[in-house]
Parts: sequence; structure tokens; C-alpha cells
Amino acid sequence: MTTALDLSAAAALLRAHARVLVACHEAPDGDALGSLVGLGLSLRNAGWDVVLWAPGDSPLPDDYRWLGLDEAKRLPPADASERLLVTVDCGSAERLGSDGPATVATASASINLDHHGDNTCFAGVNVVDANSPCATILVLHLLRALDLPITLEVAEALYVGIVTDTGRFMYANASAESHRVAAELIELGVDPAQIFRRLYEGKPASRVQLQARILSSLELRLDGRLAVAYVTLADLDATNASEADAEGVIDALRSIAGVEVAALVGAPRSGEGRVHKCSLRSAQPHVDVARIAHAGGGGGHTLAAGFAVEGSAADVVVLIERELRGA
Ligand SMILES: [Mn+2]
Repeated sequence: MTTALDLSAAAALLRAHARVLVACHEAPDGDALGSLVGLGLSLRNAGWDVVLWAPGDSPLPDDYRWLGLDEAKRLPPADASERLLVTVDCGSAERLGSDGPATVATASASINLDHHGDNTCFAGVNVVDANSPCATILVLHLLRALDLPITLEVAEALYVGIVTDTGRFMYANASAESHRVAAELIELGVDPAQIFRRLYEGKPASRVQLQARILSSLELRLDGRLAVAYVTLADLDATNASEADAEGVIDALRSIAGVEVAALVGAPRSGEGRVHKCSLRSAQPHVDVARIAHAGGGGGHTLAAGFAVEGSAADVVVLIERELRGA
């Protein structure tokens, strides 16, 4: 497991660079976007010239729009090579998408701020702590190292990363530190009930309709150790929902008695041919889903990981079953 906590080197590098490019991983979640906005806003408030980069071409999730995502670029800016690149919640240069490796290689300097155990330490300075519940807590440590004020907007963005990555303080990573930092952010003005409403309430009916269809595809395999469900293009068309609306279904799969691994197999996106993506969650402390994801060429955390394979949905299941049988 990777631990490389070079916070003071990261702070020194930021002090030496007036122009910064902050980037998160493709298909970003709440922690990635909370880190992106929290760090970006805070640096800008203190006078840095900041560009936000959220790589990819599918729309950013509506749940997090209120963070102020409209300014985020989807492609690296033309002057990327002249900026200090700071990546957040991103385990490898490849997770920044197809422009990732070249952008990392040509950046004037780089900082990698992350909590994935399989982080490749791809940057010049790596602040990687696999024991951190989320990336936004590492962002907070960096802001403190720089002695920057935490405004309410920044505090809300950081809080989002904690809430989403700890499964609303229910997963094994919901440590004392996650609660302590949450309490600090609440003292700075964050209203947990308001954040809950923004993240989880007032959603379109199409989301629940999509989730109902996905749940109806549930299969229990390997004597109930593996719960699999599928998102198909027909589901997305019939409900007029997006793939991101499937988020949360996997928690229903992992809640089933006897299940060790929950798997949600995604529909291939247009232009991706037969590439099937798969999200994995561990339902038992001793089951490491990152190991399964690595076997499929992906990565992630012990309890939450993912991979993609060129092949059918059935090929995805074959791979998981093979790894789980060997476990
Ligand atoms: Mn994260």
C-alpha cells in the first residue's frame, strides 16, 4: 500500500508556481469533484491563477453541479505544460483519460494528491495516503500547510468528499478522523442536512425507474457470494436516464446476506464498441475487490474498485468468478 506524504514539498511547489492546473479522474465522483473545486477555489481565493480540468466527454453528474462545475474544462488547456499540475483522487496518469499521460509528462511540475492504495506515484511530488478516507481530507491538510483560509464554499466541497467516499459515514473507512474533520467543517458553517438534500433528494423519477430495471436483473452466483446486476442500453433508453443515475444501486447488491462481492456491469458507451465497465464493492472486510479489478486491468480501493474489459457482459462475470473462486 502506497504512503508518500510529502505535504511540505507539495506546499513549497505550490508557493513556487503562480499558475496551476487542478485535475481529477475521469467519470468523477463526489470526492474527485469536491477535491477539484475545494482546492481550486481555495488557491484562486489566495491569488493563484487556477484552471480546473475534469477530463472526459460524458456530462458531469448533475448531483454535484451546485459545487460550480461549469467552469471545469473537459480537455487540458493549451497552456497546460506551463502550469503546475495538481491531480486529486487520481491513482494513475491513465485515470486522467487519454490526454493524461502526456499532460503529466509535459507539465512544468506535478503534485499527486490521492488516497488509492494502488496509486502509481506518477508525479514529481506525491501526497498519497491510502489510510485517508477520502481525497478531500488530504486537500484540507494541504490547505492548512499553505495556511490558507477555509471559506464556506471550500468547506462544503471538502465535506462532499467525506460524505460520498465514506458512504455517508457507513463504510469501513468512516474513521475517527473522517468524523473529526466533518465536525470541523460543520463548525465552519457546513449544514449537513442541506448537503444531504443537494446530494440525495429532489432527483428525477427516471433515476429510480432506471434503478428498478437494474435491480430486476439481479443474479446471485457462486452460491450467493457474488451479486451481479446489469445496466443495459435498453434500460438507459427506456428510462431516459444516464449511466451516472445507476450510482447507489450497488449498495443494494452488497446489502444482501451472504454476498461477498457486489458487481454492477455497465452498458458499453457509444464509440466504445464492446468495452464493458464494471464497478465492484466488497461486502466483507476480508474480500479485497482491488485484487479482482487488477486482474481485469483496473484498480481502486480494497472495498471499492472497478475495471473495464473488451468483451461481453458475460466475459466480465467470468473474470470476477475466476478471481473470486481463487480467493
Ligand atoms: Mn476518493
